[in-house]
Amino acid sequence: PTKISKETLPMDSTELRQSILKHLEFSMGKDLVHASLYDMRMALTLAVRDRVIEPWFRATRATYAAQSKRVYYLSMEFLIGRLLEDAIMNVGLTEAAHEAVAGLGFDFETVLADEPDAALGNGGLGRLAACFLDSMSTLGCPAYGYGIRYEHGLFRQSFAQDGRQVETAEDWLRQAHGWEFERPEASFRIGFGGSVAENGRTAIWTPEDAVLAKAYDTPIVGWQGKWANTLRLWGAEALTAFDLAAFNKGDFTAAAAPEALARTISRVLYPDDTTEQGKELRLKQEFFFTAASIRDILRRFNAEHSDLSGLPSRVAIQMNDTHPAIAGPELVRALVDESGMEFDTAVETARACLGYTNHTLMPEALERWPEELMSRVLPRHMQIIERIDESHAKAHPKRNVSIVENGEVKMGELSFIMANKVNGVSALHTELVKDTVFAELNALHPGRIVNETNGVTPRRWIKGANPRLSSLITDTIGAGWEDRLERLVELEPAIADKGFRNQFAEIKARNKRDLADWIERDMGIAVNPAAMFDVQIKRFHEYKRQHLNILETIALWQEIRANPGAGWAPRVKIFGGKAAPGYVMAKEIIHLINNVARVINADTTTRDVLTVVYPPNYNVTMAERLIPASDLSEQISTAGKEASGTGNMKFSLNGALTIGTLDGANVEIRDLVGPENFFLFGMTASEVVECRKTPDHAARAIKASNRLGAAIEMIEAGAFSNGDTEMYHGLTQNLRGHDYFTVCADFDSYWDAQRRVDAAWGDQDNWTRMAAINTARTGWFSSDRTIQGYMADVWKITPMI
Ligand code: 26Y
Repeated sequence: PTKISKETLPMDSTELRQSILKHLEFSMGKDLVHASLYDMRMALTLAVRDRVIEPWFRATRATYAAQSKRVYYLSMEFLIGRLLEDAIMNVGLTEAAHEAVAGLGFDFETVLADEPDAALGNGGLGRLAACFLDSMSTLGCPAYGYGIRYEHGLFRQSFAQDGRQVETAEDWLRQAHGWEFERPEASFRIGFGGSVAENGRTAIWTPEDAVLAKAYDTPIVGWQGKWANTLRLWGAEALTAFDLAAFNKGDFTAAAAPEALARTISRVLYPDDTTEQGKELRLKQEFFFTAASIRDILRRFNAEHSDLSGLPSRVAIQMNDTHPAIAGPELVRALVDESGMEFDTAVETARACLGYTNHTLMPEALERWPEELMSRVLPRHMQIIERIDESHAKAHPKRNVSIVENGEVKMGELSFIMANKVNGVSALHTELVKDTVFAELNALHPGRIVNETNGVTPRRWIKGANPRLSSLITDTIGAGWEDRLERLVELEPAIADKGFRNQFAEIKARNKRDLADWIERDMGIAVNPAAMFDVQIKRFHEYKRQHLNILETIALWQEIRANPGAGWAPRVKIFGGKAAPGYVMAKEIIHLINNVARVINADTTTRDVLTVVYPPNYNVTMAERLIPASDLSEQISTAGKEASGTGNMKFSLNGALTIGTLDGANVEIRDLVGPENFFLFGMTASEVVECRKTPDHAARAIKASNRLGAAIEMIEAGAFSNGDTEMYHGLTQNLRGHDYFTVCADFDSYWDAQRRVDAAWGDQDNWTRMAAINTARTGWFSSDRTIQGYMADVWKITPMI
């Protein structure tokens, strides 16, 4: 029998209480009588952090002792949300912490809610990176997450200006970040600009400017505290913090200038996730964190090994989209210029270390940098990129693609050529990657593209977010499903049992009552908790088609008014999400939704059956509140545009039914739950492509659909803009004209699917049965399964536990 060390025994609440009091006194400098909510939250955080140290050290030592290969997950974004509840849960302290905190006179939930939501990401890509960190630690995969310690995460959203999105700076680091350890010894000088002196085979790059990248480490503990990895975020600082001469002359602004300039690099997360802006600062951010990470990786390797040809057997670097694509050239530069490796060998060595995950096919989101900018900011890297391009051309004389084209550096092509594996994030997306953006490169490098369908961590998204459902699962199939999520299939026999279905329905009902209370408290809107909660939460994009949803809402409202006695299924339409500050059309859609909500919610004749709510500032914490209380999950993107989606998985797992297109991972969700438990509508990806060949496809669809025509006309007549007929001109003209995202062509199909939803809602017990089947059959979407796929197919790493 394995001996359980004292450290891994569950700590009881008395011991935890002692630890909290110790931190209150010695870390916060307070006694209990004077402790604020913040003091208590920090003391609890530090007490829990103490418990993570042992598995963290143990994991580090074990990896070192085994000389194991490590994964380095490079990502511009980590959308973590709150950490405290998750960490408490993972180390098995939930009850003890609850008891200890209550015993000290504080409300546990209030203490947890005091933690700021770390929004170091925009949406899906950043949240995926956070789920991956959890799974890599749960599986005992030795790994580091590398990113940027943004001072300001994603902006805060309000609707202060008559329902228009207003952005304000987010400020999560105003308070001390209780989880992190500052590592001044892990600092690197990162240069920009300057000149290159060729020196035979190698070159000497003399940068013009430089900043210091300083490491900040957060331990990420896995399920049951068996393993912990490190999230290492880089903060930018000036090499010389202060210009004393200027200060002494009384010019305080000039004195602080070097520090201010350097710090801009890690100051703020770019909030644009579709339109590549080509901003110099973003390029500098990308190089800053990538170069610091590569240097850290090489330093760790060199401390253990002497022969760089062995790098690929110890190092797997994953590029989360093209944002860290400079990793390839930077690694080649280090191997050639700093270690004297032969160029082609260096390229081979780097390639054997690198993997690239593609998250989008949308041309406007595929990064391209002007050659001029790249040459100015990273002159040596530009030379290396050109040489990589040349040698690729030489190896494939008949190729038609190149990395540098029309004065631009195409980061997707660079990433593909420098990676040994390229992956898409759902089955459909991977096939489209092969057939469209990378068709040529796929033909030159068959087998390089693989699929790794996304997943989500069940610890945060079921266990933490939906404790009631988690208890029912444990009561039904026994403990241990949290890291064996495929075991959810064991629920299926119980679904035939009426008692189980009643419990399942009761849990959903209670979650909905909690949400209704919150909506009432927070927004002052009373919603009927017995109504269907119909939820669309995600970033605002035309391809995600929130406007399809709101058009259907308008049409439904009209239909209800025309036939008030028709026994409508009562609905609460819930929206959540932010738009990129410069994305005019997305912001117009947000504004329209708020105005439609205002008008519909004021209609006393439809009040009992239709309400629209749009709480501002959607974030990870809000998702944790909304998803367990949802009945219907809106996954209605234009087919071929949503690479995967991950919210869709969270909804299914929590027992919501999906209305959706055949797009991204919806396809795999439908395959798993069965077509009879999924409300499918709309054109397929290839039908969309066909449809666009008819130039007036939108006009035809509007002509064929009275409901759609009437809904658009209502908007145009000013029904939601106090009679202003111009307010939504941009939106309605786009729908009538170009309608690239085929909202009009899919409208009737969507309407019909919604009426099938209504009909299904009429049989509540059968709805519950379908919802429970969704939970039982979607365990495959655990990010543990995804990470096992990466470990086997891409990283070639075996788990340490
Ligand atoms: C370069 C800049 C314009 C940019 C910044 C952020 C481009 C893209 C992004 C973020 C993309 C993103 O979040 N993509 C989403 O990735 C998820 C995880 O794979 C997918 O589920 C989702 O379909 C995809 O839109």
